[in-house]
Amino acid sequence: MDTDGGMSPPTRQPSRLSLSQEATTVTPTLPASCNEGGGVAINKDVWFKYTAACSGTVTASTCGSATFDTRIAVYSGTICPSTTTVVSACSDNAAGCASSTSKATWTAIAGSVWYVRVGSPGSTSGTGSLSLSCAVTCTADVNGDLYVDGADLGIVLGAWGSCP
Ligand SMILES: [Ca+2]
Ligand SMILES: [Ca+2]
Repeated sequence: MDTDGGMSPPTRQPSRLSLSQEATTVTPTLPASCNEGGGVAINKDVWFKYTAACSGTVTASTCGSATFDTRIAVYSGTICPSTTTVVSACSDNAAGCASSTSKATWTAIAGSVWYVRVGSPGSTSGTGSLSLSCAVTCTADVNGDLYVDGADLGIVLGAWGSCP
């Protein structure tokens, strides 16, 4: 794998990162659940480290923004993934995305760290950009733990009164 990619994490969301396909290594392959008909290989991959900017749904997308058949895989954690690391999300050919480009979505808590791997299921390469965005899915989740419960209510009640 290419653990460098020459990239740095985005500082604002949504962010767009440039993507060039110069890497050549191809491991680890993806689990069978990621096979949309084009196999489980992810070739010429480039890795991005991403810190979730919100608690909610994160989207990593090359949809319509790459010139070749892309594939995206997402791994959780702060260390570089290995063959045993669980793939949290993957996408080969997302619906409505031209040139067999990709869009992966997953649920994250603000501040959690992810590795986003972009490559191709085949031998094609080209240029493109990866966009990363985070959407809050639950506005009542005040403390951002992906649950709406008494803890959120306590925060609201504690702030009761004129605002600000
Ligand atoms: Ca694809
Ligand atoms: Ca909550």
